[in-house]
Amino acid sequence: MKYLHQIDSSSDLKNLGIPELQLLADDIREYLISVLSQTPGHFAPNFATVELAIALHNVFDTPTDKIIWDIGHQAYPHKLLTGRRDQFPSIRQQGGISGFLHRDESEYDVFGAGHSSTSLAAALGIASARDLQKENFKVVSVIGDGGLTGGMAFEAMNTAGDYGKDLIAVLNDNQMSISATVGAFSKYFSRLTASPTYNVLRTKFKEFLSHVPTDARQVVKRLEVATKPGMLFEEFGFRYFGPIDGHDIELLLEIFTRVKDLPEPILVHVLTKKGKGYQIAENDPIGFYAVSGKFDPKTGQALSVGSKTAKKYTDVFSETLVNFARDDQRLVAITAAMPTGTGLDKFQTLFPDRFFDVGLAEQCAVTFAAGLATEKLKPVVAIYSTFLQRSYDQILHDVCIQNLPVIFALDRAGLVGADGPTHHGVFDLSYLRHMPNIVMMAPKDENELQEMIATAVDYQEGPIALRYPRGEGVGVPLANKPKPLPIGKAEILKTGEDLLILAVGNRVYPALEAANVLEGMGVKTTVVNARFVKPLDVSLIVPLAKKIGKVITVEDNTLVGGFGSAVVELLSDHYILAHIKRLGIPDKFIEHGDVEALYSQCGCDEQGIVKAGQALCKPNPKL
Ligand SMILES: Cc1ncc(C[n+]2csc(CCOP(=O)(O)OP(=O)(O)O)c2C)c(N)n1
Repeated sequence: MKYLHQIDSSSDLKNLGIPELQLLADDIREYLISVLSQTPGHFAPNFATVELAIALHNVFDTPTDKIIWDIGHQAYPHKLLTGRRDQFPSIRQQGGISGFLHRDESEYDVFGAGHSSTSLAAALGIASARDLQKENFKVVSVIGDGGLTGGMAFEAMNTAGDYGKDLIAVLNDNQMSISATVGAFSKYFSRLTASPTYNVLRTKFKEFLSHVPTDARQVVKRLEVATKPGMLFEEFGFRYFGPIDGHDIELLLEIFTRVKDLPEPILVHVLTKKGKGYQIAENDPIGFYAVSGKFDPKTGQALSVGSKTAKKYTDVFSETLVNFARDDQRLVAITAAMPTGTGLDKFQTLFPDRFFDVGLAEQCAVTFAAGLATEKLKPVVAIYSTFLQRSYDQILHDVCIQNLPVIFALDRAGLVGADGPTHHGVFDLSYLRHMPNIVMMAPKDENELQEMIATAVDYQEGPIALRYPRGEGVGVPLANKPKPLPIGKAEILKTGEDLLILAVGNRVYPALEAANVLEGMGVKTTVVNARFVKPLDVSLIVPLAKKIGKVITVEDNTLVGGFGSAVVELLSDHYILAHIKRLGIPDKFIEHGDVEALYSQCGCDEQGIVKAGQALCKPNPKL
C-alpha cells in the first residue's frame, strides 16, 4: 500500500494526480479485502464507491462542503479517506468505529444514517440552513438506486426541485439494492444506460471534454444536450448529467469540477458495480453484500464455521411459511427490498405470483398488504423490526383501524449486535402494543416461532404480529406440523413461591437459567413464558403476581412502553400491589457490539436477572 498511508484527511488527496488517485483506489480495495476478510461487515457496496469517494473528497472542500451518504453501508472508502484508516479494523466491534455514519465519530459524517432514503431530505435541510444563514458551501447527497425507491427520496426531490436549492445529488446506480433493484424506476435507469446516447458518451467522453471550451456553463449546456434521457429528473427540477462511469476517476473529477459551481439542483448519475475490483464479489454481489465471518481472500470461501448448530430464526420462518403457503393459496408475502434477509426468497421461488417486493418502501409494503387483505388474501409482511418503524402510521391507520388480518413478521427483533443503534429492533413491542386490535407475539425458541406462524396463519380476526431475533435459535427440535397457540395464553415453565419471573421472547431461556441459579441460593422461582405481549394472559399473571408479590419482568425491548410496562399497567388496573423490577433495554441508544455483551451491559442477561432476583428477595421487602 503506497498511497493510503499518506491520507489522513481529505486535504491530503488534493496533492495527488490522476495516476496516484488510481493507485490509491487500488490501495483502498486491497485494504478493504484485508480487513473485511477478517472482520465481518458490508462488502460489495463499498467496492462500488471507491472512485466516487476519492473524486468527491478531491473536488469538494470537505468537511466544509458537506457530503451526505444515504444509509452509510457503502461509506467505508469515505471513512478511510477521512482519518479512520487506522481504526478501520475495529469497525462494528464494541468500542470500535461504526459500520454506518455517525456524527460523533467524525466531522466528515455530516448526517448519521443506517436506514435508507434520508440523504436528499437531509441535504435539502442543510442547504436551506446554509442559505438562511448566508453561508457558503456545497451540499452533496449520494444515494443508491435502491435508496431512490424509498418514498422520502422522491418527497425530497419534489421539494428540492421546487425550491431550486443549490445542491448536488449523486445517484450511485449499480442496479442492485441488496438483491436486484425492483420497480419502474430501476427499469427506467436500465433504459438510460442502454441508450445509444450514453454509449456514445461513454466511449467518446474524454475526447469530447478535451475539445470543449473550459467555460463551465458552455460545457454544461453541451453535456445536457448529450444526455437528454435524464428527463425524469429534469421534470423534478434537477439538471441531469450522466450516466457516467463511476469507476473512471478522471471522468468523475471532470464532471464534479464542472458542476460544482452551478447554483441549482443537480443530479449526477453515476454507474458503479457492486464488488468492483474483487472478481468473486462482482460475480456474487448478493452473497458478498456483507460478509459475516472470516474468509479466504483468494477463494472467497468462508473460513470460520459457526460453533452453533441450531437453525436460524429467519430460516425457520422461511421454511414454515412456505409449508403453510403450499396448502393455503390465500397466503401472499411482501418484502421491502429484503427477499434474502427476511428469508422470503424461498417463497419467491416457489410462489412467484404470490410474492411482492416493493423496494425500500416499508410504508408502501404495509398499505399494499392492507389492500390485499381487503380482498380476502392473507398477506404476510416480513420486515426487520427496525425498518418497520417507518410504517407506524400505515400499521395504525391502514391496518389496525380497519382491523384487517395482516400478518407482520418482524425479523431482527431485540439487539442485533454489530449494526448498532440504527438497527437494534428494540422498539417494536412499544410501538405496536398500544395499537388497538393488534395481537403481538414473541417466541422463546425456534419451535415456538413455528407455532406462532401457525397461530398467525390460523387467525382471522385482525392484525397479528410476531417478532423474533437475529441469528440462530436455541437448538430445540422442530415439530413437523406446528399447531396454533391459543391467543393470549402464556405458559408456566417452572414453579416456586418466592419470586415470579415473567419473561418474553429470547429472554425466556436466560430467565429459566437465572431461576435455576436463584434456586441454588434458596429463592424458589416461578418462570412464565408470556408468549403474547398483547393480549397479556390476565388470568394467569394477575393471580400469580398477587400470590407471590415479587415480580421481575424481562424483555429484549426498551423498558419504555414495552412488555414490563404492560405488566405494570395490568397489575395496576387490578389493584395488585407487588414489588416489581423491570429488566430490558434502558432508555438510551445502545451502541454496536457483541450481542451477548450488550445484553449483559443492559442487565437483562442471566446474571442481570439473578442480581435483580437477589435484590428483590432480600429479607424484609415489606409491601
Ligand atoms: C429503510 C431501510 N430499509 C431497508 C434497509 C436495508 N438495506 C440496507 S442497504 C440496502 C440496499 C440499498 O441499495 P442502494 O441504495 O442501491 O445502495 P448500494 O448498496 O447499491 O450502495 C437495503 C435494502 C435499510 N437500510 N433501510
